[in-house]
Amino acid sequence: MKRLIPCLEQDNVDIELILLIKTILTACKEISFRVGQGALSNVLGSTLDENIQGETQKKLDIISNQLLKDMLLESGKVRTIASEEEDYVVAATEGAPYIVAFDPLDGSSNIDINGQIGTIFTIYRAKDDVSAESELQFSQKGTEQVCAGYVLYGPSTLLAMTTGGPSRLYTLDKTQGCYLLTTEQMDIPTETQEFAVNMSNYHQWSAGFTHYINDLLLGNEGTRAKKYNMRWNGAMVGDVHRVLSRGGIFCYPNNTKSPQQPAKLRLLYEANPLAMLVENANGKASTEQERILAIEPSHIHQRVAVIMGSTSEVDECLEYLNVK
Ligand code: P6P
Repeated sequence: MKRLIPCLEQDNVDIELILLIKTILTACKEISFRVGQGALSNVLGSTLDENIQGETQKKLDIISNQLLKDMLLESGKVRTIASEEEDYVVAATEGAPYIVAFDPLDGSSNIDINGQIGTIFTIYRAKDDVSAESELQFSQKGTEQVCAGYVLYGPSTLLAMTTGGPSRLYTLDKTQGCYLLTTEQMDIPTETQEFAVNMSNYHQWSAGFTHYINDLLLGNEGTRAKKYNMRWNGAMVGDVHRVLSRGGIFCYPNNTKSPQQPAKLRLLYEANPLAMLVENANGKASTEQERILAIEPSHIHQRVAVIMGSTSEVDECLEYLNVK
């Protein structure tokens, strides 16, 4: 099986970017080990702190965030860092070529129940017209990402990543400590019979989205041609990995009863990187209004509605929301 670096060289990825990707994946190998240790190394449970999102921080959130931050600061390849666990951007190396944003441990509520969790990361070219301390380094559309990926800590530790070409899947060989190519090109089936949504939010959705879900629940007893099944992982990285692996649609629509903050998922380090992976696997990724990757960001912790997965199913959903 092919190792990661030759794949990146074959894709003509710049050597500086290859070295940065290696840094991120080295940190993820350590995170994979810590996650695997679980209770054996006293890393489960919560801290007494909350992050800027108002979420209780798990011990492993802090450990993973610090690991990634330390290694990126040391790499010399990163000008500015953004993290779900950091209120503000962190200036790293002045004049360095890249900026990195990450969710160090997406789905961390799954940690204590041994559920799927993962690290989501995204890389952009640094901007020379703003300082390394400025959040404006990340005022770049998702289409500007030079690399997007996640490392999923499950029965296997898997890396899904794209550098602009196909979304490829690698498996961490824990005996050799290297990522081996296991899927040359991820390809999301156009059609699906599987949807992912948190049904407990049913009474918070728009009329259009509620109508869409009602028709999925009726399946071929209603207007749809087939019966649908439902999955909800509680970790976007796990749900989107299932969609990338066998098709499906993942939805986190707006909460109409929370006009101040209708969306939950974060654009910079959740929606954008996963949207790039989905699109480069022939899928589609939208909010309730527009293509996710085309959004002009306003701030680093900005939230957006997310509808992504099998192209035909996403189009069907957007019809119900009257979005062409
Ligand atoms: P809920 C995890 O906290 C997360 O940000 C995503 O990974 C996940 O899809 C979503 O929130 C789960 O949200 O409302 O089902 O707990």
